[in-house]
Amino acid sequence: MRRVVLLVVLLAAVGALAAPAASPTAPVTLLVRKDVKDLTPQEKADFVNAILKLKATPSPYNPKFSYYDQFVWWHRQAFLCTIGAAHMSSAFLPWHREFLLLFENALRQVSGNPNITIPYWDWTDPNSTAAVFAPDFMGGMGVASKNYAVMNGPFRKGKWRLNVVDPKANDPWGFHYLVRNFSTFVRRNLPTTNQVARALGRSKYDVGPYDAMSNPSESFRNYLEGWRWVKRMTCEDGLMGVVTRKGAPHAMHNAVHLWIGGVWPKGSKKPYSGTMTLNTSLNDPVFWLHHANIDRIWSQWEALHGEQYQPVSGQRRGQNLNDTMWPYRNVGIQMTIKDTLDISKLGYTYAAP
Ligand SMILES: [Cu+2]
Repeated sequence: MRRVVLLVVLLAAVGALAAPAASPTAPVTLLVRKDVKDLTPQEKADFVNAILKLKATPSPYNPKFSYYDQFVWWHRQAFLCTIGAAHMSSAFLPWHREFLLLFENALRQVSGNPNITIPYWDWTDPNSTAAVFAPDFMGGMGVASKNYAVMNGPFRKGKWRLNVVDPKANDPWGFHYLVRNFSTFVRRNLPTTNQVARALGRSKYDVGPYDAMSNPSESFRNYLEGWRWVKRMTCEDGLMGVVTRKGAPHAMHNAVHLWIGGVWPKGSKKPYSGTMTLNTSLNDPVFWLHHANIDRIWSQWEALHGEQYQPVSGQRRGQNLNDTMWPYRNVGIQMTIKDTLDISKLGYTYAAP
């Protein structure tokens, strides 16, 4: 935009015609985020190797962390009641859109490969699911006799260490390896194509009170994020949480986290839970593929209902349409929620299924 303004000023200065200058048609190459099942072996290897490299590179933001762990730390801190930037609220989708972009850029930076994109996991498609959890990509289910540690693939125990874990209050076990226990009682199945269709049918981006209590039959955001039957929002041990009615289902985005991570055994006072159920869920790189799919569904919704976003104003900083977001604004990224709404302006698109 600034470039166009400058051009107009320049033309005026040399006495050129007052006709508006045609906007410069810069060649726009959109990078394509593909379905995991359509990646070539080379693309899979490139993505995995870039992640491993990120894990071995110091963070440019804080030398205390690796570049990968910096993202884990940000995501964990976003759950503090004092920050509340990324979940159980309207900014859930824009915040994660920007998060994926930053991560994707970091992968390109450390790998020197400008074409790397985050592939998406279409969890409604068993072929996509099989490709995600294959030994040449994310590795598979944890091994029961090893406390459900992931023992195969590039992120297996001994090869991939979890450095930033949840606070003790949230995760009493604090394992330093990936734990996956698919399909326990907390969530037996992955969401279906019918449920995605229902999400796409919601006509409003979000409705009041713009948190986990927003009515999911009206709010696209909360239908997709997956909070159901929430009685009230809480802040315990400094972390955001919810109180639900007994037996509340876990849906959509939340359900996928819980399907992978599991919780067990049923009824235990101090249950085990897998990496993907925690606030540091992105210690499991499956997180990125899952969130690319969430972002894809949002982009499909935008194509149907327009680039609308609520709330426009009146909510806490970082949730309103023209607000910048934590922690991005602290590291010099003044992008507003509004700036995230058009993915073509952000330089990427999603491959059609
Ligand atoms: Cu998240």
